Amino acid sequence: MTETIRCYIGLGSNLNDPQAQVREALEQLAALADCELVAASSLYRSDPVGPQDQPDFINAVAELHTTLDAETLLDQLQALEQSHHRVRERYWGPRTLDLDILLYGNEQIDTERLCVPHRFMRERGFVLWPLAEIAPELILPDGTALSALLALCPMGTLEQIQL
Ligand code: A4P
Ligand code: MG
Repeated sequence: MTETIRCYIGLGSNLNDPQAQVREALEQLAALADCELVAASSLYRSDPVGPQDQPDFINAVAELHTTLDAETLLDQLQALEQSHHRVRERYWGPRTLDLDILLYGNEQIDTERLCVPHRFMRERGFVLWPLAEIAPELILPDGTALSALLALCPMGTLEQIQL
């Protein structure tokens, strides 16, 4: 029997109605074959990390249970990004939809295509705070508690969007 893996996916957008982009992406994640959307955080707004001459971001984190291997999951996420007409213009630049695999079970992956846990997740408030909303007790594959990372990561400009 194929093993089901608990994954966390980071969603981000800062172009073309970012809230709608993220909400639609959550619905599309829920509809992916061999995946079950188990939880989704609220949406959060924050100033851009990196280049400042771009709009605010909307971010969220989703918990997905899947039988797909990590590379196939990445293929599916990249196809979703493409369906949102994502054009890669510059590193850390504006985007209609960015989908990152934050965690894939307890695995540590370092290949040409994939670095998991995501290489910047430990220091990014727009990842850690939404993640804590749906997985407050989470422990990273190297044994670090999410709560320990949060203690070092002020919310800054991050604000939860109230519905
Ligand atoms: N890749 C490697 N590991 C992964 C992974 N764990 N998940 C590779 C997904 N992809 C992974 O990705 C480039 C390549 O990374 C992919 O082809 C894949 O093989 P990309 O999405 O085209 O590049 P990117 O998004 O420009 O780079 P990156 O490093 O993903 O950027 P980030 O880290 O997503 O940063 N500020 C706020 N407030 N909120 C944001 O969401 N996002 C960014 C982009 C900058 N500032 C931001 C935000
Ligand atoms: Mg990305």
